[in-house]
Amino acid sequence: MNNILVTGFGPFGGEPVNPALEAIKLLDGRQLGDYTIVTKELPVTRFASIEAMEKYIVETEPVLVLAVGQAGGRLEITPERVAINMDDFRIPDNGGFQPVDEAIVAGAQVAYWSSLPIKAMVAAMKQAGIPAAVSNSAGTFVCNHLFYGLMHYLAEHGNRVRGGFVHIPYLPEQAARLGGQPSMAVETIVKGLEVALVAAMSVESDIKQTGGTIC
Ligand code: PCA
Repeated sequence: MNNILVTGFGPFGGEPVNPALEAIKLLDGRQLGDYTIVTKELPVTRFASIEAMEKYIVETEPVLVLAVGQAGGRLEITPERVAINMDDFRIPDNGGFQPVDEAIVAGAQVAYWSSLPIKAMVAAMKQAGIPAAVSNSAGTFVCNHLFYGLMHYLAEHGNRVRGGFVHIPYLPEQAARLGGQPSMAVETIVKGLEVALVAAMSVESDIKQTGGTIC
């Protein structure tokens, strides 16, 4: 099956919407060359998110997996560089879980790199006029949890499928309600994700271009 699996989380933390879910609804079924984008919603619950992801990978047999989540306060679309083996939840997830300093997979390696070309994805989005930047931390909540679980699963299955995570800003409707927060229109997010996916599909080894920060 020539599928690209794109997942998005549902609402959490008291917000009525999640931009990730709104964006993936619009991406579902789009064609990228010979490939079809298949989108699925994931629960914002620690282990259930990984279980759902694994089920959808088995079902869709994707060539590439991109998970998408909301990062309120971010200005840009941000491909994540690294997932860490650590849950430290500032708020409970949607299942009521609030682990503090717990490994996601006990005894497994400290971290996994994204296996997507994050620099090329950022460059492609910027080229298309969409604000984008590398992120060097996916946090310690459910997004990082899912990202780590995804990369661990792909590694355990021979790394034949590439995968990664992208955080996106609030939607304008959220920023209007919350006040003082940056936002991005869903159409811009969708275009950015599409452009990023094209780059991810076409670039094997990432480009050398700084995406670092001083601190
Ligand atoms: N963002 C949260 C979890 C779900 C989502 O969309 C996070 O960044 O961990």
